[in-house]
Amino acid sequence: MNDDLTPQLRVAIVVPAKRFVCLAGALWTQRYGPLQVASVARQAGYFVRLFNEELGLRVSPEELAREFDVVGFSCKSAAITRAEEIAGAVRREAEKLGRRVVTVLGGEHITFGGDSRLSPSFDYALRGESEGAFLQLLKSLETEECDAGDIFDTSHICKSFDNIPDLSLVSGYDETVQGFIFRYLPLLWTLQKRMLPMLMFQGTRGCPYNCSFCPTAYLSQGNGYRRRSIESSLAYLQEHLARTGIRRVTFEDPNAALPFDKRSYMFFEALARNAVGMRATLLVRADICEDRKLLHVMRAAGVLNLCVGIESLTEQTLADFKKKTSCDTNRKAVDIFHEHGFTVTGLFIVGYDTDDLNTFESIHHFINETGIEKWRISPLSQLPESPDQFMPAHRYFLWDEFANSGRAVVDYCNGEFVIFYPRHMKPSTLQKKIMEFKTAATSLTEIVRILGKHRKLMPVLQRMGNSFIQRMVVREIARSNYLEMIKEVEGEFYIERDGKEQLQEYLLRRRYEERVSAREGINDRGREFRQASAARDF
Ligand code: B12
Ligand code: SF4
Repeated sequence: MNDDLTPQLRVAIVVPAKRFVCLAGALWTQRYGPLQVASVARQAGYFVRLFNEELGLRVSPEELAREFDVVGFSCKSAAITRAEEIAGAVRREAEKLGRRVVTVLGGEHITFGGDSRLSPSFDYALRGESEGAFLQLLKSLETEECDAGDIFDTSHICKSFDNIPDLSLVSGYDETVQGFIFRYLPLLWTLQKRMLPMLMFQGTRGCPYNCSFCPTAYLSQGNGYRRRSIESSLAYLQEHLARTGIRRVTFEDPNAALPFDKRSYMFFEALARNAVGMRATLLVRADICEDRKLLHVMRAAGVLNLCVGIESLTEQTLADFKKKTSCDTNRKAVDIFHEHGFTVTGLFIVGYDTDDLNTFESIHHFINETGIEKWRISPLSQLPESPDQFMPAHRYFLWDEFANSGRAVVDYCNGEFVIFYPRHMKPSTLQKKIMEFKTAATSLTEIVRILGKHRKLMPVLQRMGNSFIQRMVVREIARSNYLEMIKEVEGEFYIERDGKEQLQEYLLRRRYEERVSAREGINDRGREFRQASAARDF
């Protein structure tokens, strides 16, 4: 073991636990991004281990401080406070041992939020697709020059990602998947653990559509659509399926296939020819329904479930979101997907300015009428105090909005909690409506309805699984006293007239401008905001 940084740095990648249960929290899965970062470092010759708290493990700061020289954190926003807790403890333990351990933050939170919420817990932060940048950082630490060039000034985008990530780097993973119950009695394992094993794969990065509400093109992977090689895809899937015995695969692609796109077609045709044996879930746009030939090949390749970004059932919202689809396309897409033998997960966004309380009824009607097997409704989500996003930053909670309750807003940024001020209803009203919706749309009546619609058992089982997790999330939100907490902060920003709630937006704007000027000199993005608002005021 080295006592200081040496040419043989030992590297740990940590995926910290999120504070609250979320819909995808029911998946037992090693996400692609952190595994990719760990694997690229391993392939460059470093000793690497990946510790993933989402797999049920609790990391030990003592072990990290004793055994490793660099600890990288892969963080969604909702896990950042846990990452800070671990990073602080690692630093303290290392000091006791007279060692130096470098901490690095990567992943979604820093990629989307940048420096809007400063954290002194990490020595370095890297934004975007950072496998290459992380390697560059390791090399500069190794030579003790600490000159990593401009890797901190930019959000990274990788040209290619054709390597095959190595699951053996994940602490405890092989032991679990080789266990008797996991392998031979998978249903029993799932019932015991209340988690569904899932493999992650990545076929593409980037999205050419630039929808205004979505951070993909704008803040993370850009609008250059990049597809990995067919050879590496086949090798990845064959190796990972055989190693784990898991057949369910989620493609971690923001948009996994494009209609009438030659490379999408070639990719799924190769998978179909090679019969990898996967049962895959993909995120797609509704308008892929226009390309029936592609749908046919995707189905033959083992794609079973399509998660479709329907977003809204009004033309105005679709136009504001620059979604470039219509309500008609959304409606007909579900029928075409069903005709081709796919199950459908409908993704809806609620709380935007064009929404009112009737929005929920329309979504409920759509779910029943189309018979979609699974659904998810999420409040419009972006990060607080980060300008250059779809909604102006003043419409979002401040990072310290809950200071009086001693809670951190960032813990609630998991796509389940309302963290902004809707125009036509209070945040607490929207949160309550989402909870009521999730309860009503998961009742026994709904299960009977879907049986009537499909007259098959599988859609019923899928809906039951989806309903179970939705109810788990509702219970989590209720337990967290979130409604009470937001009621304390929202009142002053709304007036109530004729039983309707209306946002007083100027109050929020004023509050945010004061906030930004207090940050003068600290935050460049704050300066940009001030310049923009000064230009507007004159
Ligand atoms: C596909 C997708 C999913 C899939 C796949 C799983 C996944 N990746 O989370 C599913 C549907 C399962 C999913 C679930 C969820 N998701 Co999601 N998802 C996406 C989506 C559309 C693409 C993600 C992607 O392409 N990843 C590709 C890989 C390559 O990127 P990556 O994992 O970020 O890894 C790279 C970098 O981050 C970095 N990196 C990663 N780790 C590390 C570590 C170190 C040390 C370093 C240096 C770098 C580094 O390098 C990696 C390699 O290039 C994004 C939107 C987007 N465009 O990013 C939302 C997004 C990431 N999801 C989000 C959320 C909230 C969720 C859920 C919590 C939703 C919920 N309530 O259930 C869950 C959580 C799941 C989980 N276990 O964490 C948010 C995150 C917001 C935030 N600020 O934290 C996003 C941004 C969407 C949004 N606008 O709200 N998601
Ligand atoms: S919402 Fe979907 S189609 Fe639109 S930019 Fe994001 S990933 Fe692409």
